Amino acid sequence: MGALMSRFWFMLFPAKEYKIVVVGLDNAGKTTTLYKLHLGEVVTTNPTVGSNVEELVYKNIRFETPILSSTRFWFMLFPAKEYKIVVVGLDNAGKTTTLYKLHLGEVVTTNPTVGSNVEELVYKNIRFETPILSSTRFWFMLFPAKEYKIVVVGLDNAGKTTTLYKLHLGEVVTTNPTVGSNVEELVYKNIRFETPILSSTRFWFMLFPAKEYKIVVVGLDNAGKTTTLYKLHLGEVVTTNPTVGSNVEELVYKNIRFEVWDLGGQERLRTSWATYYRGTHAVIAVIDSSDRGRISVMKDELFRLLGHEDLQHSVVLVFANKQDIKDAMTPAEITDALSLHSIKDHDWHIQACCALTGEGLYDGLGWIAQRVTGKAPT
Ligand SMILES: Nc1nc2c(ncn2[C@@H]2O[C@H](COP(=O)(O)OP(=O)(O)OP(=O)(O)O)[C@@H](O)[C@H]2O)c(=O)[nH]1
Ligand SMILES: [Mg+2]
Repeated sequence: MGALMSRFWFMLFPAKEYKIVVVGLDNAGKTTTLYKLHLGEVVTTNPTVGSNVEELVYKNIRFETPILSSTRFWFMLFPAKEYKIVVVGLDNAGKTTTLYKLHLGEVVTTNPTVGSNVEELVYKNIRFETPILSSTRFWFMLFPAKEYKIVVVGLDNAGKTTTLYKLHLGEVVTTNPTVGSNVEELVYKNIRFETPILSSTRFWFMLFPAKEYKIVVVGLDNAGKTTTLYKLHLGEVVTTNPTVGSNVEELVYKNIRFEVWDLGGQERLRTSWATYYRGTHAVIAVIDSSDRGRISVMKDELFRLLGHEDLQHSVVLVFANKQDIKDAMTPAEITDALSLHSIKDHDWHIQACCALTGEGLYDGLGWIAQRVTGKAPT
């Protein structure tokens, strides 16, 4: 009986389902074992990057059998406890270096953190989610709120900060436009109020329930992924270093909240991209349009990720970045070079952009917003 046939049988007859996880050092024979059981045949295998999963039926019992690569992501399958650790400290204290030494075992070159990084660490089978925060303004988000929370919002220049400090200090303070937020505790008639005051734009969404979608940003090193993320997040061009691991930020666009993961694109880091895929609604592939030499490498990476089961339902946006550079490939050239027209099982779109000026970035994000919400653009 062929494998195909067995696959259909258990769709008709509910059988018990059990999950088996296959682990072992590299080259132990995990994939070969799985496929011998599954197909009855010896298949030619390549080192597994990520995982394979097949369903086996034996004595009318259905087994789901994921097989894992030999490296460090096994813990994702085992229910390990998850704890959150927040890393705080003054600027230059060594927070990011500490995180990545624990995460990768390596000293990475760091830039001052703008926003946050988050990584998962596993230690003694305990999973830690470890966001690392920039040295100042987001800490309050971590501490339990005081008795009552008041949020002060308003357009820029409305007098929000002046109001807060008049209440807090009884004095008029000289203010600058708020970038981020201020928070003070007010006590009035013995009631304690926690009163964060927000800058006029981008942090409001943190307070209002908005839908959340996950985006992963991939691309070769130097494509402009981190630049793109922070241009969208802060409206500014930040000085970047090659990303080791990932950056994550929340963006809000048309009242839709996006959790955006920017992944390191260096060759040795690409094998870990897949560990970020679960729950992803949209993939952004950032292309350095001036890098003709490596466009075929990017094509291979793109088709590899399109085949990943965790991305089956994800839409794909290709950013043809660095359009400001003379002789950059046009979106049409990139479409051909990446064989985008051969993508049949994913909704895809290509957008010309320049992460330095921001041109095109919101058009791309708008496309994603429309596709993931199923709504026509407004
Ligand atoms: N001319 C030009 N340069 C850009 C553009 N976008 C990014 N860059 C530059 O490209 C370089 C790499 O940008 P990053 O954002 O760090 O690249 P990345 O894709 O995050 O790279 P990895 O983190 O190593 O994967 C930086 O010097 C950016 O300033 C653009 O649209 N035009
Ligand atoms: Mg980067």
